[in-house]
Amino acid sequence: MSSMHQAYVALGANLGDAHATVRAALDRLDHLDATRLVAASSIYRTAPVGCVHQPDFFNAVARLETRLEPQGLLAALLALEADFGRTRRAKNDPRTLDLDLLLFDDLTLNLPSLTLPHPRLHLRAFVLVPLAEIAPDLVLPGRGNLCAWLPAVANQSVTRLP
Ligand code: PH2
Ligand code: MG
Ligand code: MG
Repeated sequence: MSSMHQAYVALGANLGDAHATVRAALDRLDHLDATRLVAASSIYRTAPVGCVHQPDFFNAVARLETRLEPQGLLAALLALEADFGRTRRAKNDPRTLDLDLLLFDDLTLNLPSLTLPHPRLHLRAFVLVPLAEIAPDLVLPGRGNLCAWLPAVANQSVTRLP
């Protein structure tokens, strides 16, 4: 039997009822093949980073246990995005749902389709803050303690929702 892995996934949405979408998507992650949701952060309202003149985002982070391999999990995440009506016209268009694989065990990977850890996760408060909520002691492969990256993103607006 294939072994159990731990993965972290970032959820983001800023089109349609984005708050409801993130809530619903967290639930759907628990139903992916060979996968269960073991922790979910609060949902945060966040100012867009790297794309101005867009609605605010709703963001969260989930920890999964999965027997899928990284590429299988990525395919399942992309299929779930499509289920929520995700289209890809231009890079960084507003989106109904974005699911980014952040970390997979302590794996470092550089493939055209998948880079692990996610190459920008340590630069984004909308990922770091929810990740620190559910995994404060996390060490990022090649980048040290997660919490050490928080001060550098303190200028990015993220608000935890009740
Ligand atoms: N996702 C991006 C680019 N910018 N900004 C916020 N606040 N939240 C996101 O999820 C986000 C972003 C690319 O995927
Ligand atoms: Mg993204
Ligand atoms: Mg994405």
